[in-house]
Amino acid sequence: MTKRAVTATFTPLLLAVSLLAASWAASVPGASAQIAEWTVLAGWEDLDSGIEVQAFLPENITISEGDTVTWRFVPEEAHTVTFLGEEEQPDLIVAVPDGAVVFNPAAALPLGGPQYDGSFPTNSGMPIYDPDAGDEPTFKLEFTTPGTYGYICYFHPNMTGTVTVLAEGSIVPFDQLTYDVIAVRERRTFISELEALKAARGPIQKVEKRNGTIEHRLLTGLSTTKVDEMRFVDEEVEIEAGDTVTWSWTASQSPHTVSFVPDGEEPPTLILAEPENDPPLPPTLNPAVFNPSGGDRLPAEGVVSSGFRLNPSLDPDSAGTYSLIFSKPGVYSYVCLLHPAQGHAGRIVVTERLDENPRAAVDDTFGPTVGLPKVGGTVLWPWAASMLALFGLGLTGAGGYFLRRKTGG
Ligand SMILES: [Cu+2]
Repeated sequence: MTKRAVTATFTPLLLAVSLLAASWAASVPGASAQIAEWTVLAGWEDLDSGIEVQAFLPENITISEGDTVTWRFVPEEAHTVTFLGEEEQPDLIVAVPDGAVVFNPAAALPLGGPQYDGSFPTNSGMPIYDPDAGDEPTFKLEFTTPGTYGYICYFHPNMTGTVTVLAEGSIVPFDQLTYDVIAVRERRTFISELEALKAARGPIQKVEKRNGTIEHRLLTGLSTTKVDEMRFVDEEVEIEAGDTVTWSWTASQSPHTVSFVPDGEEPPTLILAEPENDPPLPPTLNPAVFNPSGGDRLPAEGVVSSGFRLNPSLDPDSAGTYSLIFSKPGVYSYVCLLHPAQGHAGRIVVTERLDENPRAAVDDTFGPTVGLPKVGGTVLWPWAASMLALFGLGLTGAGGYFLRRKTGG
């Protein structure tokens, strides 16, 4: 008899048994408290507003020995569920000998088995959402030993949680429904912190350069410790021909790119198509996304891109700003190649130069920025600096990758 035939034979029997069990459970008071399956969200996102909550929701959960926790991952933002045990956290991104840049296998690939007792590291790996497969990725672990276990997300340094496991037979403090309510409350609190930050924001800073043109200083995104808004803070900005735009990463904890892709050209994706490797290899990052390209002005031939940049307080090697001069009138649309699904895009509208300074449009030898902000406010930069203090030191994450895989069908 084939396996399929066995299954077919036993399915009606199993169904009858489980129906009996369900009616028994419904008739016994308190029987539902024995449910040993728990659910925690790994992140929360709203693609319409570009909001990514970088938190486990709820952050802390108390269960009983032998219970199982399932983490449900958001589709577009990369997270891991990682119990380090006694291990040190490895770097997230590493260079390999042929010069390619890949995710560290220790971070990106699954590690450990279906059970956790605190004695060895266990990692979900980086689940990759396959839109064709439909369901969002999940990660499931059974907890076999009492204790409190902290866990992290490799991509988001502030994304941490705990699972507290009580001895078998203990009464746990909450049921799943209560944890769902706690999760919503935590999420709303985190988002309200971002709203407060936005409300306190000043106007775009503008600085007059020696040649009379203006440098417009924009932010690539806004973050609090638990929320990233994948939006260029001023999505459409009007400038005059000859002006400079400088984007700054200092208010964001996620990496971003500022990338001008010629009309009709497909923007490159971060993850290169992965061959079916056995054993699997960590995803390779596309150099066309990772590295800068083009010169320092527009219009230009081909892609002009900042490449992957990160807040310098999180990665001292990362340039925290990117500047371009816009020589000619026109509408210049750009995207962040890491967050297209979140609608991370902007436009620079360049008008004819109206002032009397003839050097601006023709002189390529731009002098250094001089003076204090002349137009607009001085509110923005002190604010951004104080916000950085919130992030703290020693954060090394590089979260926020665009990980939607192009599936081969
Ligand atoms: Cu982005």
